[in-house]
Amino acid sequence: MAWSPDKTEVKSWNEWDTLRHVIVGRADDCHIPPEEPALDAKVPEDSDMRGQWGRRPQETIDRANELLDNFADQLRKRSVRVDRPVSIDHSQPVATPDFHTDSQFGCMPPRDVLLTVGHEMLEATMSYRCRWFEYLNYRPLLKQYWEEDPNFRHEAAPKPRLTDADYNPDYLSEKIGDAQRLEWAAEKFFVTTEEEPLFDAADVLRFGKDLVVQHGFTTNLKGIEWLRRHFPDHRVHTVNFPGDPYPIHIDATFTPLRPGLILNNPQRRLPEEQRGMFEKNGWEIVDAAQPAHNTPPPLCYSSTWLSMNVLVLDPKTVCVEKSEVYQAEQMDELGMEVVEVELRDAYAFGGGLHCCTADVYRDGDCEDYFP
Ligand code: ABU
Repeated sequence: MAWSPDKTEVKSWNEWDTLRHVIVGRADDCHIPPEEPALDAKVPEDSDMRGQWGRRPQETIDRANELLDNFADQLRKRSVRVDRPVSIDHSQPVATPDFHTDSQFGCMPPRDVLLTVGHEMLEATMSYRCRWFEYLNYRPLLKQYWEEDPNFRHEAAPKPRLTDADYNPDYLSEKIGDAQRLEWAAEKFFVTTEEEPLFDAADVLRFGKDLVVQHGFTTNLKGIEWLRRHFPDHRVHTVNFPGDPYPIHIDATFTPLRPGLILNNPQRRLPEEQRGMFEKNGWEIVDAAQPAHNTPPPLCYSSTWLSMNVLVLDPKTVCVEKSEVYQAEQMDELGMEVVEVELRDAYAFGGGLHCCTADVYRDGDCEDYFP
């Protein structure tokens, strides 16, 4: 049955079919959280964020919200239904019997927390202590979907304990250096241990029957095994990108645009031995264009490769950040219509156009692209 804006239905099997309904995050009350092991391992060693924490300045929150609101309006004008989270008070500490941290993070990147697979939305375990309760920002929406769509499956992965045993102490040093980090990444030695299953939803890409999951700082092998057991009708593939000294979230590294075509970060190429399923099925993996910026904006966790963190609206149309002119040019050459979206001043709140959204409904069914 065709999608109707008057009826809530959760369904999305991949990253590219026509988008009808989406969640766009908010910058409300976003905090730079205090130091903690997994977060510190991700903050670049030369970053302006090191050593400071607290609520982000109000003028930056207002500016990010202005951009996110505009993005939501742009999507609505293209007939996409847009929902927004309800921010909790992120100044509250997170305390469990196992750990305490003095503040939370925010609700700008729903993609990190919510994984939509078919009729299911799964709350990820998360691996940062400050993000333990982040799912609460989305609970009013998930409650609504559950009440309005009888086929919707609201699932939550087991909450992790996040004791010190979850983190490799070698990563706690202030100065590690990129050479050492790259050596560790090649050995698949990451900040998170195999103490218990951990995953962030943004480490997962959906290709119909196949889920491709990045093993790195925010997702461990037990997390991937948990996903495999949770989705028994899917094939779950583990990938890693040894060129990335700070490997979190796959969506500034490997970006499917449509069946048969994936952009890959040229500094984080998928190793040859992991390309088999794509090559055998005629998929092309092309190097993404260079970012337009040499540095991320102030107080930003992410790399300049948010340039390729795009939101595909349908197999011929893609949202690209307005200042990312090289990425837009490449999309044009690849035959995609580009929708320019201004978002750079919101990057610091947790990412780009893919990060700041979570799918609720895309057309299409669960296809097998890698028979
Ligand atoms: N959340 C995506 C960030 C990835 C990166 O910093 O490149």
